[in-house]
Amino acid sequence: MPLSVGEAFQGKHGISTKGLIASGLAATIGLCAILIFVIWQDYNQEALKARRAGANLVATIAADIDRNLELYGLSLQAVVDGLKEPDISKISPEMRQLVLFDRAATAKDLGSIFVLDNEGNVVLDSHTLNPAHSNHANRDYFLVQKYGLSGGLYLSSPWTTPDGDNLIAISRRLTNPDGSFKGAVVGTLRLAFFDKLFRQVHLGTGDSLTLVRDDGSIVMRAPFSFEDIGRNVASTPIFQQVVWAPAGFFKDVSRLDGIERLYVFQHIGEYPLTLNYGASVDAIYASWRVKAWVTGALTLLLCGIDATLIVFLVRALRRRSEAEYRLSIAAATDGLTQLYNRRRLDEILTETWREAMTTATPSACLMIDVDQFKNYNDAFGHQVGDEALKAIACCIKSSLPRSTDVAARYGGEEFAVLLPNASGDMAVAVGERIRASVLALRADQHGRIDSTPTISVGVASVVPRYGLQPRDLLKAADMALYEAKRNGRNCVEAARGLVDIKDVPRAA
Ligand code: GH3
Ligand code: MG
Ligand code: MG
Repeated sequence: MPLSVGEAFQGKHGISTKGLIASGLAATIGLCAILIFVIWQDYNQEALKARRAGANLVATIAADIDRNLELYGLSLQAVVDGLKEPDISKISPEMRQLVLFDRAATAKDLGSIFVLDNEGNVVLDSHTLNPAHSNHANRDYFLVQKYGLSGGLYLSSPWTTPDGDNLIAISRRLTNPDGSFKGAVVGTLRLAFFDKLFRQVHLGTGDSLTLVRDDGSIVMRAPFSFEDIGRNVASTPIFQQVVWAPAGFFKDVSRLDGIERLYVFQHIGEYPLTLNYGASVDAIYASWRVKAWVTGALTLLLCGIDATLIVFLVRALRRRSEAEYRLSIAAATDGLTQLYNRRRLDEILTETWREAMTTATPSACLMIDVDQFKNYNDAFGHQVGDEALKAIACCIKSSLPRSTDVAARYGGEEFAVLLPNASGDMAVAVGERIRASVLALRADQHGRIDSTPTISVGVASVVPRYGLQPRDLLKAADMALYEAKRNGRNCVEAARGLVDIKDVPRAA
């Protein structure tokens, strides 16, 4: 039985079409995977670049602050050392000023250096020979030195003067020869110093730079906001991360302005200060985001084009394959009866014969001829004759018991049936069934004068063996058909020597 176009197409071309779709899909997925990998690499590169730039910036500014504080600390040390000189009290106040306070103490943004006695009273001031009476006994820079808590140089918390100046102070302890507390040398430093330093850095949108004491109080912050100075951020997660390590980086959202940043921080020398630079995550990935969007959009476009091409290609392949299949069916089919044609019958017979040869099973053939068809045509015309041939073809086809049985139009008003693996008896039975089916058709036509004519059937069956040809089987069936015609038509005749046709005259 011929397969439907769809079935045959599926069987013959299904795999290659699926293969085409699968390879197209694999190529698309591969392309996407490569691009995702490249975009992800780019993302990491941006983070690395930002981290490196932040670390360099922090290191440079921290070194600057460290150096300035160290110089200022040395100025204080000079005062401490000078006060130890036995003759210092004997020289004139003007001379003492020059000896104790070097020029560094008059540098811009540095406040006064003053000397406190053991009760916190100002006894010497770098800016004046007659210091105003003031007491610093309750200030942290005095108390720390009084109780010996600093271990040397102390850097105070920031505070604001009544004049609106923001200051911090560094102090050193003065001791008597017996080691008891003699007072403290204190130098003040305007926070404007840090502000100027920070303003030299061109921060990007959303970036921040913060100088914070180890107790959590903010010394300076850029972008500058007056309220931030002195604010204690000790409880914030960001401070908790910077206070414990000498340097590092992390990502977090600021409590001060709600911006997510990549923070890079570093402690400043031996001072209780940390410089923390925050680069806005939005800004870090801004150019990467544009690149990722463009690349992603182009990839999607390419994938779309790819998919469209695959769809077109698959459709074209399908159409071509269907056309080829229809052509092959047409080449193997008889146009009038839709049975196989003789060419196809010959091919199938050769295949069946070869198969039967290997399995040593019998193959049977039926030759069928319409009786007195010339007269029928003459009586009712060729169109009616064609209809009769179609009806007989239907009877033949529907009488075949197995899907492996094959019916073909042999030529003119003759048909052939091939029954693989069928004995002579079975073939005769099939022949009888076909003949009866044609007769039944006539009965259904209720005695119409153009009722379908009868048929005669010749049957042969043989187990193929060396020396026999497929055409010998056809010939034997044809001989039996002649016998049926001689016996009066409308009957089935079996070839002599049904199973062994050695007596059949050999085909030329
Ligand atoms: P017999 O019983 O001995 O076979 O007699 P017959 O008339 O059938 O045999 P004959 O060979 O003399 O005639 C065969 C006829 O079949 C002749 C031809 O016009 C007719 N025929 C062959 N092919 C077709 C066809 O495709 N359509 C029609 N309508 N007739 C056809
Ligand atoms: Mg004939
Ligand atoms: Mg005939």
